[in-house]
Amino acid sequence: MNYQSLMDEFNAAFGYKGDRVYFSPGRINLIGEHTDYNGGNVFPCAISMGTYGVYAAREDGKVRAYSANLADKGILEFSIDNLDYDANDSWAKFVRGVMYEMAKQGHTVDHGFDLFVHGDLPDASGLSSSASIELLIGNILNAEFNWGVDQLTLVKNGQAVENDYLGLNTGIMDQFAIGMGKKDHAVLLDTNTLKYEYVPVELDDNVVVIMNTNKRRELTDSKYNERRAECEEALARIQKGGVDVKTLGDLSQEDFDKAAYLVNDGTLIKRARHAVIENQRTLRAKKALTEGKLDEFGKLVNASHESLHFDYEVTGKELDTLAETAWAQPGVLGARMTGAGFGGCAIAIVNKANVDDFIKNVGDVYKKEIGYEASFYVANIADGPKELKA
Ligand code: GAF
Repeated sequence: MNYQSLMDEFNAAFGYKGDRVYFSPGRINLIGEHTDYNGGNVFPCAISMGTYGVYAAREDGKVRAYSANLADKGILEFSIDNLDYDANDSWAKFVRGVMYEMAKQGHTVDHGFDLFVHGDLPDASGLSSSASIELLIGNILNAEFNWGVDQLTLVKNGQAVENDYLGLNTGIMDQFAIGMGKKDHAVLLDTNTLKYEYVPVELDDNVVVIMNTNKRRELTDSKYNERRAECEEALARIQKGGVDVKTLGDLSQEDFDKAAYLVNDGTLIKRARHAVIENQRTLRAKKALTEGKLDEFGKLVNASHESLHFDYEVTGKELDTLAETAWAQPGVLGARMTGAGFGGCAIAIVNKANVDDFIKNVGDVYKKEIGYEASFYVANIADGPKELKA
């Protein structure tokens, strides 16, 4: 997709010429999964696949929104005077939600607009199409209405849309990875303090291959909230037992081993153990990558998947088939699910020379085991949201 084709698409949808074109990426997470709502570290990067938006100002108070990905929904419409949640909004809930949450901070719009959106992120694939669109809208409105807010405000606003407006208890990783994305870098983010560090992703002759299960992520939201509640309960029991910590991310593995008996429930111990060890593993993985110890980095990536399978139980047959088949291929440093799990995508770090065979072999096994195709993309690690010029 380029500037001109997007302008043409806007014209086809609305019948006149749009003003400006913007882009917001998606994200993959290299390691540090289900740690962001447990006060732990995450290590994601923005990718070049994402969501494009064409904006045009209107003189009245209408917002009209059209998605090329959901063309069957037609043009969705609401008024700038009513930003309350409306169950009939379809995907326009993200537009209204971003405006609702920004308005709470005093950042409003004084006229309506038309918005055309077209994403090349596979839908519901765990590459964060929701956060991508939240940051797209935030950045468009920030520029068009001169709000003058910084990227971190838009990141936090995106998370507020999920937590407050839509009722999904997600952490801040996705919005942060997208809003703060930097080409060829991953960002190590401590979700306790929001301190972060850019780390070059130097993989020698290897690339990151994204493997999409193409599995519809049913029940993901309720399972996600359930995992979060389980971790909160485990933490509450540890705190009640007299251990002075604010989050599971504050615990070392050794401290956790000493405190685990306080949790006194097999399932809750498994959930908390994942959160604690994955957090430590993320720091070790960042160190290994920085020191160029790619074999070690790959093994930690594999261990992350195992922990998400056995302790956190968020992988499922499709993601396990992709990761386990990837591990058996030549030229593979590591592979794991990425994102919330239960479907969506996995990533593999693969030697460039092996990529074609890798895709064919893993694709064949997946089709045979699961009954439908997986999709594969080589990831380009990209910058955060930006305006596209003609
Ligand atoms: C989803 C959430 F949105 C993130 O906040 C994070 O918790 C992730 O699942 C799991 O690591 O993408």
